[in-house]
Amino acid sequence: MRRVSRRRLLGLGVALVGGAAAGCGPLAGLDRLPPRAAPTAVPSGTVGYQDLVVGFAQIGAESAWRVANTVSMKETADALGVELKFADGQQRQDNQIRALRQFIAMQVDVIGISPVVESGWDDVFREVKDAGIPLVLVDRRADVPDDLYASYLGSDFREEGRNAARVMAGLVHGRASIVELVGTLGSAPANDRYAGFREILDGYPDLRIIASESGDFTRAKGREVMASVLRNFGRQITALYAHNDDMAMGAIQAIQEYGLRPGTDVTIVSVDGIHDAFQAMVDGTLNATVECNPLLGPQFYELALKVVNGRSVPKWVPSKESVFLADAAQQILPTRKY
Ligand code: GYE
Repeated sequence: MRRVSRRRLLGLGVALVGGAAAGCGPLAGLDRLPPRAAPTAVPSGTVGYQDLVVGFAQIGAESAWRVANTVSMKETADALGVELKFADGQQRQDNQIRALRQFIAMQVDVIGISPVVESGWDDVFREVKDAGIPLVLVDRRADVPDDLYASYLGSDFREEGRNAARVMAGLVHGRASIVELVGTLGSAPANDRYAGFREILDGYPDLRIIASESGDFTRAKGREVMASVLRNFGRQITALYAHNDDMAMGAIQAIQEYGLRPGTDVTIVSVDGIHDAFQAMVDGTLNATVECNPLLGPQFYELALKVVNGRSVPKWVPSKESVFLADAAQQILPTRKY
């Protein structure tokens, strides 16, 4: 049953092509996290963190959430002594597919991937499986048969959408004309935050979505799309639901430029819980953020090690999350890690 690490097979220190080594320099403005994780005791005869070679196909750097996620993955690898091959997909599925094929060629022990969109993964995931490499989905799910991945580590995006609607309903007392800024089209969080929000809205006849458009999870697109929606609907708009904080930050600027007061004339709820969102709540321009935790490094490597050692793991490992309202923002801001 024992599976020997590929790094051991290849001999330690063997040069595996490409891929940045773990632990790129600190990124300005982000609290350093996670703390040095103590390597868990490894029973003899099994693979330990120091033996593990991991390929991680990241989406890109589209948001503060993503940047914090990358830092967590790299710093945790460093702390544990895991050898990380990191690939930045620059938000493109074809880049991520290419990265997976490179990881197969490198014979890594385990692959992690955050799939930019849900569909179109069957073929390459099957190649990974045929190569005998276990695959863990990190942050985003893919729409593939269960046998093509070992586990999914990430959030309940549908529940985040429901929570956003619940908090919105309370803030606007059940009546609003809402603009929705959707995330990357076809991505798991955009699909689920869209659906979850509507589930709750069904119970509120006076909460109406008057416009729904993608801002691709970026600040620049959030601003651009909000400006164009404002040109069409102007003061009719009384609320904004953004699938992430970065788009909300961009939209806040567009609302101010239009001459309305974000947080007052337009009630705003978004998702992630980034530092800037807490600052915006302190400033009164954002009303609530639904937390989505990007600090997945420690849980990921723990899962990866178990999988490589042939131990059973749950098909879904959910991350813990809350909802934050503006009145608590001042107190909570200093404790935020991303
Ligand atoms: O909400 C957004 C990022 O997949 C949960 O991706 C993640 C989302 C996050 O770009 O900010």
